[in-house]
Amino acid sequence: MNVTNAEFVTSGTRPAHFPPAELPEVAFAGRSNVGKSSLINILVNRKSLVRTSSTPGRTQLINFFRVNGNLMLVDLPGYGFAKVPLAVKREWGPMVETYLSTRPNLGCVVLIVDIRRVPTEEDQLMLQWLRAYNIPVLVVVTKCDKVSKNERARQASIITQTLGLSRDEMAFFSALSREGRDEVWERIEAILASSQEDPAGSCE
Ligand SMILES: Nc1nc2c(ncn2[C@@H]2O[C@H](COP(=O)(O)OP(=O)(O)OP(=O)(O)O)[C@@H](O)[C@H]2O)c(=O)[nH]1
Ligand SMILES: [Mg+2]
Repeated sequence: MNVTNAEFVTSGTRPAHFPPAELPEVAFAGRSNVGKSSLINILVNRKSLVRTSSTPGRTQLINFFRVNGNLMLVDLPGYGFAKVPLAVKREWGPMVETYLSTRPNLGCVVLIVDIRRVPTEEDQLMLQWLRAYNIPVLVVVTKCDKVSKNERARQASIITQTLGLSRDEMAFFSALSREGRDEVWERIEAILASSQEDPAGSCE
């Protein structure tokens, strides 16, 4: 993907705040601090279009970014961070779930996991839930710069086993080295192309 333009559109917590469902949309989900916002910045070739932070729980709203005027990237708040105030946490689940289950133009969810960690129960539940809703998923394994080649292979098999994935359902990535950037775009574009041919729900 040759990104010529990327712009922040809006933030919100519920459908009334979301932009019109006119463009194909790709949402980025995963644990807090896993690197969702960093991945989006690399995809759009911008250092800080999306705010990133070493403090988990930075992204607290659903943020919409338009790319080349014809695609929307959506940064979702992360799950699994214990220190977020309970009142905020109570809102996040329903907020993300409502977005994922009702957004008609959602074409792909990129689920991001850390190469150094065993996927958590929340990662597993998220994946099962996306599959149950028939939402096409790409799993991106990020922070690959943090491990050796050997460790990468070892962790990759733990991740595929824990999540019940085949190897071709996931892509390796690093926001530091930019490894995997082009592949992630290619995979997203392929998923969007096939979901446009065969929109979810067309067989109901
Ligand atoms: N070494 C390395 N660090 C990364 C990578 N991706 C993200 N980080 C760092 O991880 C931290 C969290 O990154 P974010 O992109 O803000 O993570 P997030 O998933 O958006 O976090 P929340 O919005 O809090 O859910 C930051 O300090 C980033 O610099 C990567 O590929 N390699
Ligand atoms: Mg973020």
